[in-house]
Amino acid sequence: MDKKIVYSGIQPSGSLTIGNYIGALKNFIGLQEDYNCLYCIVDMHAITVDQEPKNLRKNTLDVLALYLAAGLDPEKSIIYIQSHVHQHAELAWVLNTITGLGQLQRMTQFKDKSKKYSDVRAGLLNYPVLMAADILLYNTSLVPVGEDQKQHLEITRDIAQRFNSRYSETFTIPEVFTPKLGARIMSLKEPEFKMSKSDTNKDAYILLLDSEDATRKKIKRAVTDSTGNFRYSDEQPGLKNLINIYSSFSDLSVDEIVDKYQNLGYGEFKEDLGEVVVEGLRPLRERYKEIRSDKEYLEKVYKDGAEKASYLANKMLRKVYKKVGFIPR
Ligand code: AQP
Repeated sequence: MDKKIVYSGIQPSGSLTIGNYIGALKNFIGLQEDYNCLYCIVDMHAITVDQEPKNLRKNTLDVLALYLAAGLDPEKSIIYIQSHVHQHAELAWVLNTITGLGQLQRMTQFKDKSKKYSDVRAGLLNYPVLMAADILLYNTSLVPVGEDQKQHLEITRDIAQRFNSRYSETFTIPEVFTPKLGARIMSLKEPEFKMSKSDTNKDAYILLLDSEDATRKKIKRAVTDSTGNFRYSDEQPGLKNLINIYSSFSDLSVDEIVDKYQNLGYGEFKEDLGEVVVEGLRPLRERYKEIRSDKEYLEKVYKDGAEKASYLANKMLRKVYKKVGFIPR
């Protein structure tokens, strides 16, 4: 009863990468013991850029199956699909009315993504407001996300504080939780950019659902440098990223990895890294196949989850509507 609330979500905007896994999903699992957790598949966020409806449906169930295969337990956590709980959109509308336009226009994700589209939509701009609604609906204390979402957490806190001071204490102010290592896994091809599931170059990312062979090949082809020095340094961002991935999938620290490979070539390191990632993902990949083929089970999980989430969301939305001056039905 007195456990604090954890909330997070992942967009079904494609197939999940090891960036999504290391930065977010992997950390969701351990939090289930000490917190009351809600883990959402944020399909409404995904449509802030174009999605093929057929692919969106498939990706949504893929992400749900990956959540379960990675170790999210519907007996411990509320696992649901965002569009099944209409209160997210309703609270987002209210929060839009107290959010500064300038602040939204300054968001890095908005600036980056809007560069890719000639016709930028309001949904992309308002993405962080919907994210604030997701989090604030449930009195969330902690939000496990990768580094790229930190700015959106800041705006969520601002919106919550603004609402609380205008309408009286309502929302818990959430804290961000990022992993010490791997909060920003970089592209395998351009290590100055983050690994993203929507990258047009398939060699830039490793998908959780890539074959073992593709996983090994992509690691072999990953960009390093020509210095030949096995160091963990910002001047060698490709190698640094690969060391981070190695450490995230093994028990070895960065220093231990550097010690181990100092006198060996990049080739041997990459060879071993391929095995470390393949072995690290094998149990998840095997469980995924089983779970993904069980449509009835998936449906039960998302329906139960939506019911539990709706109950909590409704309580908060009623409180918010009352505070802003809407007449109860
Ligand atoms: N490269 C990354 N390293 C560490 N964490 C990452 N995350 C995403 N990329 C990395 C974290 O994964 C969670 C889910 O992300 P999301 O799907 O909601 O949105 P995103 O951050 O925009 O992820 P992508 O893969 O880049 O998706 P697209 O290409 O669709 O925009 C978040 O916690 C995120 O921080």
